[in-house]
Amino acid sequence: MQADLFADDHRIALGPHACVLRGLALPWAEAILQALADIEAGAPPRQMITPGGFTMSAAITNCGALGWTTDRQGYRYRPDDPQNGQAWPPLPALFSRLAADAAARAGFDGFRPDACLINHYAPGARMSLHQDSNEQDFTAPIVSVSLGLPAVFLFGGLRRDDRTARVLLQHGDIAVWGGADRLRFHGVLPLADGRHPLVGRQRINLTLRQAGHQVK
Ligand code: MD6
Ligand code: FE
Repeated sequence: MQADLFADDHRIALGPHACVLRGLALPWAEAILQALADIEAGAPPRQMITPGGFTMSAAITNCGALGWTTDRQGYRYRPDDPQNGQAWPPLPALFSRLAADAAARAGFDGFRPDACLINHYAPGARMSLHQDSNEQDFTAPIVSVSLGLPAVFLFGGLRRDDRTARVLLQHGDIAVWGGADRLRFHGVLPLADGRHPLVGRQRINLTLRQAGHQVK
């Protein structure tokens, strides 16, 4: 969040407009986990159903003005938690600051997220190849923060059957992608079992998005 010890050799390029910033979230990990405990007291993570009728293996919840949901009717962002009709918990300032900082380091100035999707992966949970395409405006990047157990991230191309690169996302890593890479297919291999000293037997991934129309 300032000119600091974070060196350029911690940046791994995944594409012309996509990279992993290794360990950028590490100094904030405990504060993020504390904020998550408050968020999840009001909006507990749950396994949602895809339009095709499958139960997602990751348990998800949201914070921010909009939250990503799926059910038999489809994928969409909504301002309320379908489980209780309440607004999603607010986006902590720490999350938006960290996301804006990561986006700027990746070349995207002025990122102002209005949605944060929170994924919890237990051992064996996975995310099949998908595109993030439910947002209104693809000019904004997506910022993804990984905490807890490491996971193999698959990063493909613009077509589902394009070959995929593999990159290990570890505790404290932040991935950013946008621009020409914004609609690339991606997914997560089944999580290997283990125990992270801070996060326990799971991986948590936060993806911060600008899901609605930007108000300037
Ligand atoms: C995950 N992430 O890392 C799942 N999507 O658990 C995503 O699906 C994702 O990390 C868009 C941008 C960044 C991501
Ligand atoms: Fe995604």
